[in-house]
Amino acid sequence: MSSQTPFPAKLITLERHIIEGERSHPGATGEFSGLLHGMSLAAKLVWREVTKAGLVNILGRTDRMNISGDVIKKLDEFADQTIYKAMDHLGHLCVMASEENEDLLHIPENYPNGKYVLLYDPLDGSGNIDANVTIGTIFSVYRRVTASGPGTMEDVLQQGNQQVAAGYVLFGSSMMFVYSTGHGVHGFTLDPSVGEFLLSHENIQMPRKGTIYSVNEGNEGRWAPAMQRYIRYLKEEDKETGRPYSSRYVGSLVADVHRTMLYGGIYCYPGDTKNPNGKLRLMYENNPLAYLVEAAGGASTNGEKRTLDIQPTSLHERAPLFIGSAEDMRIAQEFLHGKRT
Ligand code: AHM
Ligand code: MG
Repeated sequence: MSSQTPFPAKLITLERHIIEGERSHPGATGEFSGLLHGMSLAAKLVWREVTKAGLVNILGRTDRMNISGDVIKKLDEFADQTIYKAMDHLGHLCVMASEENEDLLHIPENYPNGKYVLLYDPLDGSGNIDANVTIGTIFSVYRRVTASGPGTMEDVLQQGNQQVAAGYVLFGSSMMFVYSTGHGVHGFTLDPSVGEFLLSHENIQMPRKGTIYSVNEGNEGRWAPAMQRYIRYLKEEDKETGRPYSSRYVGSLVADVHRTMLYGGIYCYPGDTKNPNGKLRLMYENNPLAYLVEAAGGASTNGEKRTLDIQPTSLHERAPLFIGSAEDMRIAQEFLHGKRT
């Protein structure tokens, strides 16, 4: 018999990767497999709708109703509810919270409460949908801190360093699922012909330093002088340090951070005179991305302290975000702390 396996050596599905990851941890209960599988199913359902986004009018739908009389949901509402419904009955979660909902999302009474907490941004960058620009879903998993029953605010308001898994899904020219359970960051690309995510980016390691910066420079006039000086520094000519850096800004955080992970460099959403804490949400955006970037060898702060060490005090609080390659983050901190001018 041939020693060849029926599959190409590289064909590793997301499911297989998760199961093998769990097997390497004695005592694992398989709950993570269920949880991440639920997220990947939700992602595929959202992708199906995202790919139809431009066809809404052609298919005879109006703004409010589809042809069967159902109210058409905005894509971000659809994504929000699809993720909730894909996860509410699995028995792994005790509570969820999403960027789209003011309050906690409780598990329906007829389903069991589990030991994990799920936080998510259902459709990050949704302002980009109509221009066919990459958008995505970001998620974050914590272990509950209360003993049993329905999850509470205490279970949700944990520091990012307590995350046990995080990930994002990119709806771009292809669809990707990127996740970490603390042991490396792994990326999977959907093969639409079989409907499976296949391992395409194993153990992503960020370059120690890049030559790209990513920031909404339209806000420059509102930044603190230290922030203005840092960006000016990146634009100065200096061959040795690879300056001037290139500027890239998609305006979908998930896409900007994904590029930063692969190519290196820095992404900033600082506070400014109008929005002292910037725009991004600590629990749904900054923390999961900081967890992933750190697992890939990068770093993240709010300008003062490590993102993952910020104690959240409310569900939707915002925090400035600086995230990227270790060396770029070191230099940014020097400017922000006034050690360089
Ligand atoms: P959202 O689309 O989930 O509300 O997230 C906010 C988005 C981020 O994806 C993106 O990085 C940022 O807003 C862009 O903001 P701005 O237009 O101020 O640059
Ligand atoms: Mg967002």
